[in-house]
Amino acid sequence: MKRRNFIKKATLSSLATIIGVDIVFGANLTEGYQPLALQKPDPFKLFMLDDEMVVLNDKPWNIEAKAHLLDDKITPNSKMFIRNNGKIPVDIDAKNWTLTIDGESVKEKRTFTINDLKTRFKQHTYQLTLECGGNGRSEFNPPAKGNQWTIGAVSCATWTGVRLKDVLDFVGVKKDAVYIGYHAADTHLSGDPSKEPISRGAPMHKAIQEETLIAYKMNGKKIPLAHGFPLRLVAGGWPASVSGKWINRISVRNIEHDGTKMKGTAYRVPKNPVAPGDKVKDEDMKIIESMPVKSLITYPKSGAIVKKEQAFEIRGHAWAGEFEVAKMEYSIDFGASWKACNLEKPENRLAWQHFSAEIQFPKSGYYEVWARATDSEGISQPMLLPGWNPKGYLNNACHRIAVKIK
Ligand SMILES: Nc1nc2c(c(=O)[nH]1)N[C@H]1C(S)=C(S)[C@@H](COP(=O)(O)O)O[C@H]1N2
Ligand SMILES: [Mo]
Repeated sequence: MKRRNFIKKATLSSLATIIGVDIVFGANLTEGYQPLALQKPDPFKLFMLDDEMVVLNDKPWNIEAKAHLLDDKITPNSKMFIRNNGKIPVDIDAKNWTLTIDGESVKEKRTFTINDLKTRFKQHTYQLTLECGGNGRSEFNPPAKGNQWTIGAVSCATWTGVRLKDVLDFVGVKKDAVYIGYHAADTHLSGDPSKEPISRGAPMHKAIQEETLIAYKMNGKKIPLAHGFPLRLVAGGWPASVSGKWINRISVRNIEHDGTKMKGTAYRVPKNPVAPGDKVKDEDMKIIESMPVKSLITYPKSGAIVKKEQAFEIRGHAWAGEFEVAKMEYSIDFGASWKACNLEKPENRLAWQHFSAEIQFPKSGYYEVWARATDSEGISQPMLLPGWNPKGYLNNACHRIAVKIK
């Protein structure tokens, strides 16, 4: 019988680097042995997350924030939800990464390196709100399959890159273009290389908006791996599934893009209200576009206990897809009456807006603070769950926190 080989010194030292400390009896390990510490990667270390983030799924990774973690005006990496449909690409070589623009409706297919993009086109920076279409899914009944997001699948980071519009202008788009679709380097959970985990897109009017970026930076630094390093499409205000991560190809289509997760119940909702649990015919479904008006109280944390004589401030963010938030109100009497919050203007279009209010409570006891945003079209958040739909999308019900006044 062949004697098994012991581990190589170099392998051992690289293992030790990943684990963070020396493997004391490492010389006894045989070649190919995977230390337990590496078999189940710790997502908090792997993605550098705040330790209060909530892991909903590890295959693929889906991780959400809690409301109070989203208190920052600009969401840092450590508190940003992660939503993956497949496996995160490995061994990314950013230097040789390319983005190809192709499809029926380009005049000529072209390929750019990241450096080409940076040197040929003007750079732009925007704060952009990205909310998963399924944020709030956990409340629907009958329940919908998929990650049971509560409220934390939303972020607003600063994204830097070039405008997709400038790139498309340079390449040349034919008159019959109706949609763009992205393709990316993540791989299908099944391991089948012919399957894409997701390949979504947007109609031309969204693709050529000023704020629609091909981004290479998030919050001023290179994009974290989980969020699309080295290149990401960012289309704020629409379901975040439109914002393709790890993109290497954008196709300009003469039809509505027909990539993975564009059809059936994926990111689609009934055109008209349906009863909970109803089967909905395919032709009665429509693609989710601009996300509905919504808000989140990020301070204090639900469950706060405050002395009556203490000043009580709430704060949070509100957003409304393509629209601006025009009004922000709070209620401490379960929605019987509403008072105005201070509401800031967005930093730019498609960025969330900050609100705050000083609240006076009439006497000690248990209260709930409810927050309600109204968009520039006059549409408000529903107090409770909005229309049921097969996949549990678009729950924009008012956020509520519990408070005890002592
Ligand atoms: N290539 C690729 N892009 C993707 C996804 C994915 O699985 N693969 N998930 C999409 C979905 S459904 C959402 S909600 C957002 C999540 O972005 P984040 O993980 O950076 O927060 O990325 C989108 N872009
Ligand atoms: Mo999503």
